[in-house]
Amino acid sequence: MSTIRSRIHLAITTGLGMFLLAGINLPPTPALAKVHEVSMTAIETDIVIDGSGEKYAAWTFNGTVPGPVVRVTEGDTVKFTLTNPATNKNPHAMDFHAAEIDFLKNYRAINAGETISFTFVAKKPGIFYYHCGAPPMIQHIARGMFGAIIVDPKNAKVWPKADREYVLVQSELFKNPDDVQAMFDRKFDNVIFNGGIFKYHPFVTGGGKLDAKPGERVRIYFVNAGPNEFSSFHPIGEIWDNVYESGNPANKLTGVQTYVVGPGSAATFDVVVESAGAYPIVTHSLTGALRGAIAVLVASPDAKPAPLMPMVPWELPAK
Ligand SMILES: [Cu+2]
Repeated sequence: MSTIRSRIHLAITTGLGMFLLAGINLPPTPALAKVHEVSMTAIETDIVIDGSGEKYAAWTFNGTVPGPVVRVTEGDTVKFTLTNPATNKNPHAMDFHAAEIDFLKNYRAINAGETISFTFVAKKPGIFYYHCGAPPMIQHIARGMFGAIIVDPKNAKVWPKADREYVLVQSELFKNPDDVQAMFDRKFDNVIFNGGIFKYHPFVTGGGKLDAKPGERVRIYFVNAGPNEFSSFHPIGEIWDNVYESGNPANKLTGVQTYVVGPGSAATFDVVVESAGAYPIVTHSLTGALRGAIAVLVASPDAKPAPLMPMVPWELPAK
């Protein structure tokens, strides 16, 4: 799972040169807005959904569920292109919740063999959902066409620095990917984080974990992809030190045990793990937790650095 990095095309120039000539009263260096070219391909492919190697006929962005994490900074421009290869069987689309642009023009479904491009400025900081909106949208989301975009605040000092960051995306898994009626009837088989059943549960066959060191501020960017169920997000054995609604530093809550994130929403959760041990992060809606939505944060002094979205060895390579 890669984080999409950008190429810088444009630096917004300022009047800094004039101040340099004057030699006095230098202003703080302004953050330079960037332009990110982000391309994704709709890929209809099998993914592995648990440690036994069970496969699922997914629809994906770039071959994984969730799709790649996109990361930009508040004020940056995203030039996005979606390709729907001719080898696919279905229309697909892209809807970025971080964008404020016309839905009809930009989020329309394209047929196999077509591409679509649109541009937006990520004006508001936070953690945002992205997803396919092609009809039936409930099925395109249920089959895996979703992901997360982080819009970092322009001023990094607006909130505490995180020692470690993770992205978790919750969704429901319907084992018959063609049973759209079951999706409407909420008859899911599992609730999962990052596309896998108990993916970060070390006591389950093939399961991984999330690592941290005692005393670290762990920041979890959490997205609820749905399509239908609410998440009641809770760290067992801990308390969220801070919760930021939609991941916006201005929306700060303190000392929260459980926080509800509805389908299509997202929030950022900070926890400072007090001591070594295991801290299962769950949706406290227990039918979801006990069917797959448990991610164990293991705090240990020798914890290694980890990627934003760790993939355990049972991921199939993207085609
Ligand atoms: Cu789709």
